[in-house]
Amino acid sequence: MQNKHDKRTKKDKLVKHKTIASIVTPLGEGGIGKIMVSGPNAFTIVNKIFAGKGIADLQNAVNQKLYYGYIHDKGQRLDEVILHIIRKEDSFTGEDIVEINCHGGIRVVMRIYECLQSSGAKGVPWEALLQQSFENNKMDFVQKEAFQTIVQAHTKLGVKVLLDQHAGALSSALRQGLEIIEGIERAFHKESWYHGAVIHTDQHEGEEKSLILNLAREGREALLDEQEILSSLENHIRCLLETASLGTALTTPQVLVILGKPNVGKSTLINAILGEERMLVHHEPGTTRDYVSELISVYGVPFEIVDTAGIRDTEDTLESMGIEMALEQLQRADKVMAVFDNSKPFDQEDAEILSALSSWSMKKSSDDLHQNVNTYKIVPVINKCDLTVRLDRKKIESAVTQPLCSISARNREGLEDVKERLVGELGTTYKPMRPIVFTRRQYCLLVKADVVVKQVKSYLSTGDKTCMISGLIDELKKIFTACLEGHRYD
Ligand SMILES: Nc1nc2c(ncn2[C@@H]2O[C@H](COP(=O)(O)OP(=O)(O)OP(=O)(O)O)[C@@H](O)[C@H]2O)c(=O)[nH]1
Ligand SMILES: [Mg+2]
Repeated sequence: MQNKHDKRTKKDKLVKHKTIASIVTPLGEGGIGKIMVSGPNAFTIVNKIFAGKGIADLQNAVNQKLYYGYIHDKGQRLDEVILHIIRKEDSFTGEDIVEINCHGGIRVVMRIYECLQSSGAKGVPWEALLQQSFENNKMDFVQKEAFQTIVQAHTKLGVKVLLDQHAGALSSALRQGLEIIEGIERAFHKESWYHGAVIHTDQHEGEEKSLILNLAREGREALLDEQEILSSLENHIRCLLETASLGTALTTPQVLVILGKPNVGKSTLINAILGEERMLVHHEPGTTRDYVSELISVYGVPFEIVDTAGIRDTEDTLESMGIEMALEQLQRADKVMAVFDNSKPFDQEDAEILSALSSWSMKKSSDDLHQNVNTYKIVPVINKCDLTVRLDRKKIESAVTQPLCSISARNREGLEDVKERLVGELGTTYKPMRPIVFTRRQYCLLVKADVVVKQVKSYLSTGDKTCMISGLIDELKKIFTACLEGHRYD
């Protein structure tokens, strides 16, 4: 958990912390419950309520050792516990820690937690431990964000990627960015200085003049350096931005809505993807009456997959309510699988699906692109390809931009292609310790940095507004530091 990263950007001031107590296991029935006490008075506070076997005073406890005993309140035993002592030099918060492992369940844990508070600890949510760690320079803001997000990870890939970011993969890439910016700054100052010298060339004669000409040449080299370093920064930012669609897809499941007229095999397709017969499938059209949603993992990327009622004109009140709900679900979709039946001719109902999709994509594309890390997408699926073709595919092909996927949901054929289409562009083959942008905050800051770099590049190449460059380089530094340290940047 510990990380001895470069603390250059962090203030050196020592934060005097309160001693805090936090329940770090979920409150509910379970084998054990754990409360962490962290801060300068952790040992003194726990001493007041702990009667240990073979230890009278926790101040004398050995670092990284376990101690058995009882927690008591006003002479009454509350629970049998095992304490884990971690002294501040080894703890992830940078403070002395006592971990109290007690019996699980809400009552026991809450009683001990209350006791700790009456003995002087401040009761806090578990995230406050991370804040303490951050303030004590044990992790930077990005590492803290990674830690906070791991608990919400839905897939193994998500955990793997976030653990690497917690270990500092993205932080090192951001620090590398800062180093490049410092290089640009040095090159820029060198160039301005030479440029200043060149201006006075006419006032010099003989040797002095040749010295100045040399300086002028070096000045031009510095300018070339600058352009080169700027391009490498631009490239560095672009590579990081490209990882954001995978990073954010791993931390926030995208909504995948399955749309199609009744009986095309939507529920069968979802069951095939889920790999189990969970949803109701029937040969009569109109089986799915409202919508059903499930969390699925497609090659390690989580999706909330939503099965909807088939869309058609109907007199049935219940069914038309379901159709209304399907269209409502479409509004919150990030991705849509539009399903068509290979064994039936293209009809009015299919045309209505295409028209609903066209309004949906129009609305999606008008959303600010920078606001959406992951772009919307329609995957057109032709199901029941095991049956004789009666569908006019051209009608669908002309209305959608993506190529059609041919499948047989019943026979589980063609599913790999469908899944590949959903995550293909994310690049799910992950190399260990690869820096991945995984929050919108990081993404938006890097988008801003990209805009500033492009501005500097254009001012440099046109020789326009060069007086602004130094200020813009400062902006770049601020953006990267804000990303690493969590400062506000507007
Ligand atoms: N031959 C064949 N039949 C399929 C295939 N996929 C689904 N079916 C059949 O088509 C019928 C309808 O399937 P569902 O999955 O309930 O269709 P749906 O689109 O969810 O229907 P609604 O919920 O009524 O809108 C069932 O009898 C399925 O067994 C396929 O790939 N090939
Ligand atoms: Mg259905």
